[in-house]
Amino acid sequence: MTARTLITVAPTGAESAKADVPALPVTLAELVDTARACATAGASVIHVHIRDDATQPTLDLGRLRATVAALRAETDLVVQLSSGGAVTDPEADRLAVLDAEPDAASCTMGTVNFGTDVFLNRWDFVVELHNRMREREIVPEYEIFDLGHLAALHRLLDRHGPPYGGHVHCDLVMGVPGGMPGTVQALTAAVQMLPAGATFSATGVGRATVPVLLAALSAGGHLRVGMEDTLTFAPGQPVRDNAQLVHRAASIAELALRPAMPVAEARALLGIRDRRPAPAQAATGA
Ligand code: KMH
Ligand code: ZN
Repeated sequence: MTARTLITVAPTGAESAKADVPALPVTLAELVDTARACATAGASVIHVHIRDDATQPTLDLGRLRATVAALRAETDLVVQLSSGGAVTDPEADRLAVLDAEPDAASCTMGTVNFGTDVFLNRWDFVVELHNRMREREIVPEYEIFDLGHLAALHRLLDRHGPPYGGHVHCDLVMGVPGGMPGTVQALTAAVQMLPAGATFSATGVGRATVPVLLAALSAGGHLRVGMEDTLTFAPGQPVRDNAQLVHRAASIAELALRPAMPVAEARALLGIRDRRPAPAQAATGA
């Protein structure tokens, strides 16, 4: 068990509408402000989905590049782009996300029902994503929505080798309607199936947020929180902003005697290649 807790913030996602959730960061300026506040609150990784001028989800490469550059210039956070996008995004666009040269990217390990939609992740697509990330020295976070996705991860690593950086890090996404539930039992089963030496974070969608957070900490795991997954802070109380969720996660991690992990330690744990401009590297002694 690591002594500290890596906290990832997933501030936006592709599913909620700005009109319904005014606090959702959808412009680059809102995203950068959010990233700064979440870094101060204890996050070390940001999982990024972006929106277009009409606040709709987009995988536009120019915008992705500008987003990576801005987050790198304004924060120290590990910049992890979503390769999952929205359920409607074509595979070619999802692969092209890597052209924006993020530090890390998500890599979902199989298909899952996603409410009334289907989040499609064909085996050949997953292999292509994994291999391209390795070639480009981008660290994957393997997104696990169901136990079968862990069986697929074992197969992927056996057949195609370890990811760039050599360390396997998974994110258990729990409580999606169609995926594994956000329960202690499901989390325990998933943890038992992790590849040897792998680390994990967990995120519980909606009502599963706090139970999954507590279970993950107890099981020695790390945390992902944010408005991609959680819009209600407590019954009847909408989330104020992403930093509120990060602050709660960091406070509970502190109570559990596994305080939030500094960014430099998260970079080392995940095996991130440092793409920050030289002054930023010097400032953190990297
Ligand atoms: N928006 C979901 C369809 C990821 O970012 O890689 C996929 C998702 C997973 O959020
Ligand atoms: Zn996502």
